[in-house]
Amino acid sequence: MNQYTHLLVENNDGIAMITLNRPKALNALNYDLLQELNQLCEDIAHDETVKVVIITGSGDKAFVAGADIGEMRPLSAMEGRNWGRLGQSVFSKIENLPQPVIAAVNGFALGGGCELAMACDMRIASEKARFGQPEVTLGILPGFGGTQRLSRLVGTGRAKELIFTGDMIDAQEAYRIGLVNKVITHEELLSAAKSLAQRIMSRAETAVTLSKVAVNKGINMDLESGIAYEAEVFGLCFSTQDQKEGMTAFLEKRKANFIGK
Ligand code: DAK
Repeated sequence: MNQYTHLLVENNDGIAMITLNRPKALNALNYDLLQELNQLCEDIAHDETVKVVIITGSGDKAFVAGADIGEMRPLSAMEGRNWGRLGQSVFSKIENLPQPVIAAVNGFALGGGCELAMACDMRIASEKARFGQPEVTLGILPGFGGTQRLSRLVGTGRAKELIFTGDMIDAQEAYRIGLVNKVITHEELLSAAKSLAQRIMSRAETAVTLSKVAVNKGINMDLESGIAYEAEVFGLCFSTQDQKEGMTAFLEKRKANFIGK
């Protein structure tokens, strides 16, 4: 897992910690970093030793300050399209990883950085974090799913205000509008993310994985279709040993001993 130039990757006891590592450019997303992230997502998707993924940024200042503006500026239309397609493919791979993904937002999460955080399943923010979609200040609009995921998370009114103004908001405001799940002191951010990961890992693995699929698929369906889909994946849980163990443990008034099968 350590063949990367712009990523630091560790797998400790089932938690894959991915640190985007271009601190001098505030971890801005360049083509090489996106390609590495693309490859890493493919590896993680097939790695059964990884149970939860945490994504954070290196240094004290930024999660990701957006796509790399210096690299983007001279692109031709076709190059821009390919560049954007790579980014969109990476973000969709993150969103659809079988494992839950937590963004530990340790500073600026702007443009593509905010969009990356939104492609994760949950967002925990340091009190120093700042969020925004400043693309309109550069003559573009959010292109890594921001116009879609932000409005789904916080509603169209708030999403439009953030996107039309390009203004930044602090972590507390991001929490207030539902963009982040919780705000933690800067020092405790990673331990809080790990502790959330461990709580998830203590649950029945297939049930967690299928829950993610049901939420992700359902958000793009009408309610009736989503509920019908839920019934299908709900039924699948009954093919697992963990379902029998979870219910037996409840009836025997003991803690369940899940095996992930
Ligand atoms: N790209 C490249 N370098 C960046 C950068 C970025 N996004 N953000 C910061 N840096 C670099 C700075 O240039 C500076 O480099 P040096 O001058 O030291 O060499 C270094 O990081 C430190 O930044 P500052 O000196 O500016 O630090 P400050 O504390 O003063 O300010 C800041 C921090 C985050 C407020 C500021 O750096 C800033 O405003 N950064 C830009 C934020 C931004 O506009 N981000 C959005 C980028 S647009 C697409 C899909 C998606 C996208 C594009 C296309 N397609 C489908 C085609 C995505 C677009 C975006 O994300």
